[in-house]
Amino acid sequence: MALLAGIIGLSQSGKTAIFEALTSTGHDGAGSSSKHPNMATIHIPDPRLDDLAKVFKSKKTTPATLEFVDIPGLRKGATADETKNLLAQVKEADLFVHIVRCFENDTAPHPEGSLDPLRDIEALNFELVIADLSTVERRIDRISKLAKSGDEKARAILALMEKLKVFLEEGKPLRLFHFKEEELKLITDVEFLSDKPVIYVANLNEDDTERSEKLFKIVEEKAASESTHAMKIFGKVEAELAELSPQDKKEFLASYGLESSGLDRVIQVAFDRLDLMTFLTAGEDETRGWTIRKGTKAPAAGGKIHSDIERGFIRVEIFTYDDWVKCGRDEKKVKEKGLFRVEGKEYVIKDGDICNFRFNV
Ligand SMILES: Nc1nc2c(ncn2[C@@H]2O[C@H](COP(=O)(O)OP(=O)(O)OP(=O)(O)O)[C@@H](O)[C@H]2O)c(=O)[nH]1
Ligand SMILES: [Mg+2]
Repeated sequence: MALLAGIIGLSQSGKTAIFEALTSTGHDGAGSSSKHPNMATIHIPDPRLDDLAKVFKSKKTTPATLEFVDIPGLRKGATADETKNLLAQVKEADLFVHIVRCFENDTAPHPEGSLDPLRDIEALNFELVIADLSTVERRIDRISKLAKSGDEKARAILALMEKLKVFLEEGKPLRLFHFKEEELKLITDVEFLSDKPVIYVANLNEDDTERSEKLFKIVEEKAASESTHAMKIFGKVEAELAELSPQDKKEFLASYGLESSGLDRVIQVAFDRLDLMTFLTAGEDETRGWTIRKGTKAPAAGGKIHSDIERGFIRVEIFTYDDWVKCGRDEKKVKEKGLFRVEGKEYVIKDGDICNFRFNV
């Protein structure tokens, strides 16, 4: 199952511009799908891959990926059908990248006529909260009778829903609700929106620095109050960067003393927030990054490559990228120094492990 980051935000906050910058060829050859023009598979920037590929003389380099979807902003005065359709798209996302408009643009003015990041963030959060409130109310209606008849589980669900209702009525998104372990088990079949993790991205004008700083601070404080990330990007610059070849982009960034673009960092943080990490395989045919959830054991990680590996898993031979670099990028030296390991089926794969799976089917 591919994980999906949903780009959300109010209308005219620059979501589509950012999505296009993400999917342009300058972004290390990411691809958008023609079937779903607002969806794309984005490559996770990873300098380790090129490094490995050069030494292993790989014919091909394939980075780890993450799916992104550009969701239209909710317009004022949208019809009930439009809203429903939008929320259905929002539901598919595993994480939100919430774009907050902090740029002036006279030809495309802010729909509310002024820049106010906090108002905008809260307006969008409010939509998610309202949607969840109606989910909770529907669930309460459905389960009340059963709960009254004395059914234990129904009573526990009802009690939880009543608690969530109060929480939502205070305007708070469910991602701030501290679910207990046993409560989580009660809602596995309920699809909420406001419980998904979010990162806030302030989309700033590149010139107006003092004003930009002020606007960003507002976004940063809001994010801090929810214990999540606030990041800044300069949408216009990202769009221009996206037009450049990877090499030119690198040089352009270096001339500003930067290693990666704002958008690259957004991808990285989204990746982290989804609890994902990358393990590596290196060889003459291909050097590749593989996306797995943190905590994945060796057989399941191998299963990402091929189901046969998971089924017939014997062991995995591992050395880490960092050790390899420390040993002068020489696999032989890694072995001589005893940094080459053989691990079994209980081993939890770590970020940067270079893996060679042994299996038998
Ligand atoms: N100055 C400036 N203009 C921008 C920036 N990002 C987007 N715009 C402009 O703002 C307008 C809206 O941008 P979009 O990317 O279409 O906004 P959106 O959030 O996708 O809008 P909806 O899909 O309607 O919700 C366009 O005219 C863009 O050219 C930016 O960073 N700086
Ligand atoms: Mg758009």
